[in-house]
Amino acid sequence: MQYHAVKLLATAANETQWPEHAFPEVMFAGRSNAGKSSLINTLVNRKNLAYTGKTPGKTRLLNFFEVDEQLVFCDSPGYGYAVGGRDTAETFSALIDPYMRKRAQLKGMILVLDIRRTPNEDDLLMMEYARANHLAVLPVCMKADKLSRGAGIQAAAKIAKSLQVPPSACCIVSATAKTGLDEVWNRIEQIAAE
Ligand SMILES: Nc1nc2c(ncn2[C@@H]2O[C@H](COP(=O)(O)OP(=O)(O)O)[C@@H](O)[C@H]2O)c(=O)[nH]1
Ligand SMILES: [Mg+2]
Repeated sequence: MQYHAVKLLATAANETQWPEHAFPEVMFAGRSNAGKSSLINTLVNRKNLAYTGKTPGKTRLLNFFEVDEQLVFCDSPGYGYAVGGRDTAETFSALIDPYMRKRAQLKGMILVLDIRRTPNEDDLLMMEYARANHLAVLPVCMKADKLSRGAGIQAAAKIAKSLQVPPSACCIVSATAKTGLDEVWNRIEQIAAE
């Protein structure tokens, strides 16, 4: 596993707190508990950089991490957390929507999904919204270690179908087993270079 230099650039509750920098940015979005923070931590080989929540849906902030002095990851709050329906909608309109519409250096969205779950309406809306804002989308199916290899490939193909992308568009990842990460890095580098 390669070493990555990472630092927390900013934690933003609103637009005025977005950090200034000259790097391409990639955001991580997904339902609460899908594995966003775990994916970020695993990609940069850190245990607790991005907060893996015991209280999903509690962090209503954007967290910006500078990686290897060449790109920035933005961890966004999970959406669609059952008890927080209204809260989720407010977070979207106050925090995520302006960020996706206005952030000039934002190149793409990593859509983080639990490989065992069919994408829901919120996932499909995020996908559409990213496309509407001209962002590249990389679906990443997390928790692949919970399924056999064959079942994982099948589950990812079903997810791809529901997202209306070819099966090859989806990455299959386990943060626990640290598998699938090289492919995610390759795609992130492509997105950042676009
Ligand atoms: N087995 C397994 N568990 C995972 C994986 N990724 C995340 N998790 C677990 O799923 C839960 C939610 O992960 P987290 O990264 O906090 O999700 P977030 O809410 O999307 O940021 C945590 O208990 C993680 O340890 C994975 O690839 N495999
Ligand atoms: Mg998280």
